[in-house]
Amino acid sequence: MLSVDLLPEGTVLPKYDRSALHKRIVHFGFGAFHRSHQAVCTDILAAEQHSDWGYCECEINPANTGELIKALRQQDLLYSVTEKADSGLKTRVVGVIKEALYRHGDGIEKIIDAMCQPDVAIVSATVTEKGYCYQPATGELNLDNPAIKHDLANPEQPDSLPGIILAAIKRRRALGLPPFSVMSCDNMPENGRVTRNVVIQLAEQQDQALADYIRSHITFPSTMVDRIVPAMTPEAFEELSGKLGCSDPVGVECEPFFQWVIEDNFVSGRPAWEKAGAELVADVLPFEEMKLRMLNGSHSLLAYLGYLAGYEHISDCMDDPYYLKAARSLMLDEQAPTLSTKNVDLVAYADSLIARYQNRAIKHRTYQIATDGTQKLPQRWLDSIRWHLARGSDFTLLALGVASWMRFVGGVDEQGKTIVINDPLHEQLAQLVNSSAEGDERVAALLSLRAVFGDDLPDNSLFRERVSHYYQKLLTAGAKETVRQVIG
Ligand code: NAI
Ligand code: CS2
Repeated sequence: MLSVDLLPEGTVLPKYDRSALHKRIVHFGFGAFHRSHQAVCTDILAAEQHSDWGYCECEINPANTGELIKALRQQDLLYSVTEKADSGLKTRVVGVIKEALYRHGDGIEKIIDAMCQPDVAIVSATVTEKGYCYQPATGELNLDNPAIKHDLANPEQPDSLPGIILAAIKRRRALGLPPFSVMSCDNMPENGRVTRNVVIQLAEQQDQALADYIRSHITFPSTMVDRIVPAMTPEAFEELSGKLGCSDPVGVECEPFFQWVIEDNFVSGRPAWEKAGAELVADVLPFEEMKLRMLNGSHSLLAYLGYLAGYEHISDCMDDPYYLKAARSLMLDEQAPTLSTKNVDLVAYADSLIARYQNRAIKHRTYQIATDGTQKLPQRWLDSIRWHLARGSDFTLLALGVASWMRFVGGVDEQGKTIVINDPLHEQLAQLVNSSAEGDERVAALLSLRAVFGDDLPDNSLFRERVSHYYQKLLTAGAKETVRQVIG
């Protein structure tokens, strides 16, 4: 258990008056990222600007047993964040959490009740892309999602993020309470628009007046979020305990880099996050696009090609000069031209991303980034591919990326070992893989996933041909040699 008295000298502790904080933000998804990003920014505000914005953390994921929340409660709602660079460590204890709830222990009703407290001004989320129950190719609500089907039948006992938000909005409205804003901090393009779509489209299925109320009273600010935060492993926890002088089961490690760009569109106020390193802007889209395509796009390329080559971490990929060159070339030759970003030095941005990937103190597993590919491909690669197809320009690395994802979801690595596929569409993927012969037939089968590839790409002959070409190359030459040939 975290024990502040044992922590090394230099650790930043919450010395402010925690009892003065109010639960004005309800957050969904007490994952590694939120703990080291938004919560840290809000903690800096409390420590340095006397802000009184505190959190009620909620775990609504049915698959989450609440272990972290239980551990957090045992240590006075405190946890540590350790920034790691090759040059050393910096630890901070975050104190802005006032309450923590999880569905299996406290129940959804208590969570909705927490959202219906008069003080609540913001509901935020880091629930991964799949938590929004949307169609990755279109950003629309997926009415076939089992949690959404459940919520349509049981609107008062909702299961999904959109359903829970909707139930709270409905109740607040009935109680005459002021509205809150809903802020997604997940890696989706126009994450505010996606969140708004899924909540309003769910409302439209039940109550048109409620949908209209949401349109006119609730805002869904978009955000661009950036900080590399690998999932903690048993080895990472052991090493962290050694450094902290005590164990912290809620502790997390991250890189020093932090970026948060927020659309300044809140209906009931917000913390002055700009005083703690965030940027408040009118339009987040150019920032989101740049980050999703250049950072996340190259991350996914390294993840699939790196995993297939036996590189466990992103920093291992950076030790292979061909992989490093492939990542940089994807960023600058195939992603940068597609961006609407203005006044940003994209070469300097690409170089800064490579430098971050080279941070060996951060053990970011290629396998972790390779998860949930069906939810990530559209915004990271496919929109850029459409851009190139429309202009007849080169998209070699993007096509290689799609082929490497297909090779990965085939479920067997280059040594013949099973790859466990972690993806909300894993059953569909397995069915497509198992019912197709290896080679062009497999490519055609996977391209038929219109929820991912849309209605256009599966029928585009150039796209199909390029992906099939690189898929075949990966099968015959393997990932390392293919990258060498493409880049060399
Ligand atoms: P994590 O695995 O530590 O946490 C994921 C959280 O989402 C957990 O609280 C989990 O219970 C919840 N969740 C998963 N499926 C859900 C569902 N269907 N409904 C409701 N809740 C659900 O992952 P981490 O690292 O916190 O990342 C979460 C998201 O944050 C990412 O998917 C990404 O969108 C965003 N992000 C992550 C970064 C990172 O480096 N880890 C950096 C930038 C953004
Ligand atoms: C990664 C991101 O897991 C992934 O898919 O690409 O979580 C990445 O680490 C962050 O977006 C960096 O901000």
